[in-house]
Amino acid sequence: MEKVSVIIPVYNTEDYIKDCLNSVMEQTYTNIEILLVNDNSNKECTLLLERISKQDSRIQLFHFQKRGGVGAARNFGIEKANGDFIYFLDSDDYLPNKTLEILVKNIKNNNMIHGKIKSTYFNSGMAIILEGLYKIKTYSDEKYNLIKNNLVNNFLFKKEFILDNKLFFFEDVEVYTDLTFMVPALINTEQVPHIKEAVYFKRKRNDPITNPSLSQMDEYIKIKDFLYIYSTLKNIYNDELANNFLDEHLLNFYRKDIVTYFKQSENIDPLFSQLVKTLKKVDTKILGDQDFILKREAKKIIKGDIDKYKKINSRHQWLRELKGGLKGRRRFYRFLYNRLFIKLPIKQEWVFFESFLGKSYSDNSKYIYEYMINNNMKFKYIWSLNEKKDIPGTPIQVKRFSLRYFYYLARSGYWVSNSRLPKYLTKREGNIYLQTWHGTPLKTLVFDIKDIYSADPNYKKNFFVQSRRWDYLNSPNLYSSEIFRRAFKYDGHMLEFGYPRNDILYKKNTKEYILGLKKQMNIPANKKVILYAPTWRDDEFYGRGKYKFNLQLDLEKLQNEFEDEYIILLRMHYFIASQMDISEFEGFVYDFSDYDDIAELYLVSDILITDYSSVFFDYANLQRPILFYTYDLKKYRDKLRGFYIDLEKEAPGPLLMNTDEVLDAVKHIEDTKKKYEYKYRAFYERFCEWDDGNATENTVKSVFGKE
Ligand code: C2G
Repeated sequence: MEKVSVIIPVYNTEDYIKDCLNSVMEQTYTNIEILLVNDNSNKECTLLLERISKQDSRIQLFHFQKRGGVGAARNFGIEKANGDFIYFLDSDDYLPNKTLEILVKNIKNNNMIHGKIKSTYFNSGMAIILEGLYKIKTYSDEKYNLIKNNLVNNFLFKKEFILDNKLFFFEDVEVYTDLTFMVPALINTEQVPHIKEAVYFKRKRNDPITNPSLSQMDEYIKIKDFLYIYSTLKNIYNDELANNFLDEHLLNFYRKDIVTYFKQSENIDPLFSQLVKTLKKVDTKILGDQDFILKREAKKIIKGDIDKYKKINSRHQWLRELKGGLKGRRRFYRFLYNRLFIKLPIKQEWVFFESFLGKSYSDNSKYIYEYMINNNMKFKYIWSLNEKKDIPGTPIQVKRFSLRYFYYLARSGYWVSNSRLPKYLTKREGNIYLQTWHGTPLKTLVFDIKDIYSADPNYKKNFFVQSRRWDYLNSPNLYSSEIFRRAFKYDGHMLEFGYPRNDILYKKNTKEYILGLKKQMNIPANKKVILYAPTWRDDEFYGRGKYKFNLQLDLEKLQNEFEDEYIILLRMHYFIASQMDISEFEGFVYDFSDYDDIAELYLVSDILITDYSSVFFDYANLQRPILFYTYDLKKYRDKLRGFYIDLEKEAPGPLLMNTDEVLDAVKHIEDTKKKYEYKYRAFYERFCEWDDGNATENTVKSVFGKE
């Protein structure tokens, strides 16, 4: 049995290295040695490596005293390797257990063999391997397609081949060093078999802001390194396939990365001169085959005329955007927003409101707006709503993502929203953006979240860009202020007055008002009300922004027990797209998922049942009983999100795991209340301290002045 040397460079991947190593130790192909090269990682990671390397005698651990980079670490690994084969694995990636076996079995008399790379966001990747049905595709003329992704990963090499051809990684680049190894490797080999059953899981890292992976490095470094590598590799071998690959690869890189970078960057001069030298090396025939826009730009670059280049590039940019804009209505509006509307004079007296992505007239935005109209402030108001609504003050209503939406957003002097606005809507100078946010966090937020299980993989990156635009942020309590600063990386103005949306819980908590609300809601006034308002689950969705909810409350049981005394209001989170069929519980269960303002539902209810939703922080202002129906607590807390507070210790009510427990807690609600009295008080003091009915007034005065 021949030996495989698995070379793993490690740099600060303490969150992932265990998964990675386990996946190697569990390989069905057992004759392996694992060369762990610690590239001067932090202490935590180094200590972890020392600990786990003792688990298996096949692991050898080496430490660099100075950071050498991934290229240096791999070269070092090759030097130390005793195996017949070499395999490069990155320390945040991992393998299904058969990968090495399949590669070794099928390499035969080839110099190298390649398997499939699959990207995943978290470690639950599964590879389905059908024994004996391997389909091998052999690449010869198209062999460079195998490195279009710039990766050396999931190639198994014969070590002899590496030594004979003196293959090595450049050590003076931070990114794309794989190309410096792979291009000469492919030049020296006729053909490469590819077998898709040999899978390699490449982890897509979700936090490019705090902890970037190599591919998420600063664009400037990426471009600099790419141009350098291209220039060094081009033409040193008289190999047509390799040279063509390098040319095509450079031009694609120009289109994708360089153009975008030049568009955003103030000073392109240092890279431009490097680009001039580089583009001169591109084969004229290949250049001639490119589209008209690229050809014109390349001409100016080759001439070294930076001013002319900038001019035509910005014109082309316009054309590119228009081309994109013609692909659909919304994209055309976006084009108009950025290229036209935003250039019209700003209207300082226009205030643009939105709440929960235009789904409702509610939350902090609603109360801020109503305060402003009730105090006759001299502004013109615009509301973004998906459906036209009958709302006080007759503001201009625009449908979210309609042409008017983009027009009014672009010109408004103020934006008020309780959640994010799309990333592509650049904020103009002079605009003031009040982000009210929408809840005290229980579930960890943005940069405090380790893995992202939700439907939007670019969550953190987008969030960072979007939140840089906030000028003011409402905070409901000191606890939230501290979290928001860290988890949003926010260092702007914090409005620490409590939540505008909770003022109503102090100002309108009267019998008459509640009776009026019940009438208006068309629910019986002679019965007590239980509000069930759960949150959404990150891992249960139909598609982007469309989440599922499986009702786990046995409504029939509750009906049998409580029909005479209570009614139930069901209130799904605004992300939930599932429709509830509650027709058989008519008169007992009411669906209030589409009701605009949950604060009014709080007022009419006698008991709240929730789970991990921030609704309980707000409801606590009423000091009425709260029950937690947390049937999936373990999974939700430990796998999906993680919590900021220990619910089991601090929740102001019992955690219930099935309908019977819920039933029992409601039945003995007075006992439940008594039992939690002390915890409730402590909770109230900590989280409701600032709410006193004046948060809206204080917010408006801080942001819009006194008038
Ligand atoms: N909400 C609602 N109905 C529900 C759940 C929530 O109307 N069934 C509203 C409440 O105003 C709540 C807000 O949406 O405060 C946020 O809901 P969460 O369930 O807490 O979830 P999420 O939208 O993920 O926000 O810092 C807060 C967090 O970001 C949570």
